[in-house]
Amino acid sequence: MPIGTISALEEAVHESLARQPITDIHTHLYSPNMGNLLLWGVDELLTYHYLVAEVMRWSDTPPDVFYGWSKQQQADHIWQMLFVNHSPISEAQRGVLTTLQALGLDLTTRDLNAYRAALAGLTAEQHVDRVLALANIAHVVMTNDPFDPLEQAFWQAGHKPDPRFHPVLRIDPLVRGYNQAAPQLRDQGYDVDDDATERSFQGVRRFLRDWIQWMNPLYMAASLPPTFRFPETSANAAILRECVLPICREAGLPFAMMIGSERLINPALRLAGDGLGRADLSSVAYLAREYPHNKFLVTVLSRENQHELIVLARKFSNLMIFGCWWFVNNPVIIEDITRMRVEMLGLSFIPQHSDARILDQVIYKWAHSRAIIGKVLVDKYAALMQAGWRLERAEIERDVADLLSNNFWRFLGRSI
Ligand code: FIX
Ligand code: ZN
Repeated sequence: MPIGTISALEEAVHESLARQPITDIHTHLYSPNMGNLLLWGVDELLTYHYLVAEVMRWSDTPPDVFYGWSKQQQADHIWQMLFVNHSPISEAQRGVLTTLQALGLDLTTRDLNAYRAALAGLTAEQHVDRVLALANIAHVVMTNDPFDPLEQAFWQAGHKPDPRFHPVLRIDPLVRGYNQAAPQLRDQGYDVDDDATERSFQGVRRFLRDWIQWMNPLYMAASLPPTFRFPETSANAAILRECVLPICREAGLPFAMMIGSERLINPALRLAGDGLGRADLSSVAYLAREYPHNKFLVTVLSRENQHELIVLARKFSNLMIFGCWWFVNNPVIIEDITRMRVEMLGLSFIPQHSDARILDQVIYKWAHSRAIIGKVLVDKYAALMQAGWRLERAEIERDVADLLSNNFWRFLGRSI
C-alpha cells in the first residue's frame, strides 16, 4: 500500500529508522573480552575528552592538576561545572543526559552518586547487551592498534572478539610519522630502517600481512593531518605507496582515510588537545583515480571540505564517504552535511558512525543522528510524493537499511 499522507510518511520513516539494526562503522569501543580496553559507565561518560575540553573553559584547575585526580574526582568536577553550575546544552553535554535517561535514570534528582550506584554491579557483558539493544546496534566496528601492548597480547594469543565486534587495523604511526614508528616495528621483530628503504618496505609489508592474519580486519585505517599530500617525497607517502596500498589491494581491504586532524594543538589537554585543519582533497582524487583497484573509505574533519568530498564521491565509485566526524558531529552540521549528501549522492553513502569511546555513548550518538537523518529523509520523500511518485513502506525500509548498514557491507564486498 503506497504511503498517502505526510503523517504516514513521518511514521514510516521514523519507525524504519528505529527498527533497522545499525552497523556502527567507526568506534573506539572494544569487545568485552578485551578487558580494560572497553570503557563504560557514568564516570567514563563524564570524563569523555569532548567534556574535558569544555570544562577547561570554566575551570580554574590547570589540566595537569585535573589529570592528576582520580577518574571519580574528574567526573565530580565535570558534573559540577558543566551540569550543575551551567545548563548542559552543548552536544556532548546533552548526550550524557540522553544516555542516562535511556538507561532509566531519573534526571530530576541530579544525583550523580545514585547514577553511579544504578550501574554498579553490572558486568561489561551485561552492559554491552543492554546498551546495544537500547541503541539497536547489531555490529560495532572497533579501532585496533597493533602498536598497543594490550592489543598485541590479545590478537597474538589467537583470541577472538565477541562476534558483534569487528576489528579494524589502525596504522597511523606508519603513515603519519614513519621515522618514529620504525623502532617500534623493530621491537616487534620486523627488520626495518628508520627511512623509507627497500628493507623497510619489505618489513612493513610483512608487519601488515601478519596483522591481517592475526586480526582479520574489515579495513585498514589512519587518521591523517590537514597537510596530508599524495603523491609526495616523504617516508610516509612512500610507505603508503609501497606497502599500505598494495597490501590493502592484495587482502581486498578498503583503506579508511580520516583527514584533517591536527594532533595536540594544546598538548596540556592531552587527548582533548587535538584540533583540525582544512585538507587538500586533490590527494584523495589522485588516490581514487590512480588506484582504481583499491577502495577508500573517507571522512573529513573540516566543515569546509564536506562539499568538495561529496563531489569526489560522485566521480569515483571506489570512494565511499562516511560519517560526520568529531568536530562536525553536531546537529547543525550533521543536518547540513546529510542534506548535501542526499541531494548530490542519493542514498549511496554512509551517513554516520558514532566514534564512541565509551560504550554508553552509542545511545545518544545514534539517537541524535537518527532524528536528523529522519528529518532529512521525510523532506526528501515528501518532495517525491508531491511529484506524484508512489512510495511504498518497503522501499523506505530498504533505503534505511542501505544507509544504516548495507552500504557498508556491500562496499566491503562482504555479506553479514
Ligand atoms: O582518530 C580518531 O579516530 C578520532 O576519532 C579520535 O581519535 C578522536 O579523539 C575522537 O574521539 C573523535 O571523536
Ligand atoms: Zn575515531
